[in-house]
Amino acid sequence: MKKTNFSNWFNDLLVDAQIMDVRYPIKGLYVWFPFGFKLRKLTYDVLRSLLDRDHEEAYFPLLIPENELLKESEHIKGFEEEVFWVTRGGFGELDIPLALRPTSEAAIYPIFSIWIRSHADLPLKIYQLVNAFRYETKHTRPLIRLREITSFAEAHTAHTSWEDAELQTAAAVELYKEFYDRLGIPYIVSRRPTWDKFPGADYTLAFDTLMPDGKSLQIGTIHHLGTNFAKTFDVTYEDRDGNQQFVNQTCYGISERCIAAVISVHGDDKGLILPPEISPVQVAIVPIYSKQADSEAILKACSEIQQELSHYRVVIDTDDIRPGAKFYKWEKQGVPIRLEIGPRDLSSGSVTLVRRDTREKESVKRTEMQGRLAQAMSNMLENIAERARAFQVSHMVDIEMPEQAKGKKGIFRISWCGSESCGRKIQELSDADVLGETDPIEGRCPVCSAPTTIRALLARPY
Ligand code: A5A
Ligand code: ZN
Repeated sequence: MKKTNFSNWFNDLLVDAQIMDVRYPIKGLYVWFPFGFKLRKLTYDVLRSLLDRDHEEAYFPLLIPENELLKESEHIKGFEEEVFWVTRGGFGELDIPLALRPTSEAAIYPIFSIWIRSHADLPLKIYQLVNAFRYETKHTRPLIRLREITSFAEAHTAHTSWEDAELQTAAAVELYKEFYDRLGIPYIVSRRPTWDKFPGADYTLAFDTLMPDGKSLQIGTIHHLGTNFAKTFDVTYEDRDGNQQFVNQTCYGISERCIAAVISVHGDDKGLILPPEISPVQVAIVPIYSKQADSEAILKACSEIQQELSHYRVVIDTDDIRPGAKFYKWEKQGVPIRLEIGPRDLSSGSVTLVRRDTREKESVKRTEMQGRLAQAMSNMLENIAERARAFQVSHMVDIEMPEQAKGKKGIFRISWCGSESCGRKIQELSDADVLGETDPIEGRCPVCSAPTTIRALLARPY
């Protein structure tokens, strides 16, 4: 059950709902089932459409030469333990070892250095949707902690000034908010503590969501890179006065953790509950007949309804199994609306409409079906988003002493002077991590008693 054993619930559901096959023989690598892959496509279509407003999609190679990856010293210090290396081609050793991208700064910025000549080339905003490899040593989990991240949407931007790059990080926050709002996933945005920012960044902003077991999941990050990478990779432009200047950069990324969040946050003990926009099947029509004599008329009605609903993704389930088994299957896969049509529905000119989120069942006249269905669809996202938000809010607790978070589930807010030593002490006493700085408030640091307006967000992250 989701409440009592979230981890088992999640693993079972991935297989039962045909999202991921976990039997691939390499640790941290998994297979997308066709159904899961459709869900992935529809989810990333949303993200793509948001990015496409003012970014251009590009593609950079998977392999990064060792000398490029090692150039940015902080960056490589942060990643070196996580890099997979290709060292051989056929029978021969390669002259230069090649890294599988753990992220693509070192692949992209040497080319930015060629592309960017003058201020007229800026801002430059690109993204790519690719796989990335990280030799994770923490416990790997499908969709959550992967060694092959299959769905890494990474954006990289370059600007004339630090302030413009800062504005871009704010724009990226808005973009990610819009994305997660469309999925009905609640989030908290915070500024990562200095000891936990992206290696090589000036600062990192992160989106976290609360998982059903009370742990937090980081579902997106936005980094202000300042001129750190520009200096390393010599990314310069000629300003209006003819002087060479370093660009200021940002990058931000989301992985298939967004899908882990949708599954975990919305799902229940019956299975997935999917926002209609990203559900591979939006309406499942189930014909119900016991006598063969009824079947022809009922199947005909099903086809007519499918025609009427052709602007949705509709299937008619004509498999030769009991209706109960069909209901079970479509509930498992989170299909927003089920329409049942039996002899009684047929003779009264109606259908039985069942909503996945509320599991409410109602008889609807065929003439009113379009309207009722559209209404249910549009209400569903709001309903599951609100439910998720209420759960998160009910697990957000303001505390004064770090010990109050110990052994408790949820996300905590606590005043903090902002220093690394007090931050680490708070982590130790609460047995939780400082996710970042959240909305300011007047208070005192529980460790050093200094007055402060800074507040830390504490949780146990995945
Ligand atoms: N170049 C920047 C965008 C970058 O790589 N940032 S990041 O390291 O923070 O990764 C971006 C997002 O990918 C993270 O916020 C997290 O949601 C996700 N992510 C990171 N490592 C992951 C892993 N091993 N498996 C799944 N998702 C991961
Ligand atoms: Zn302090």
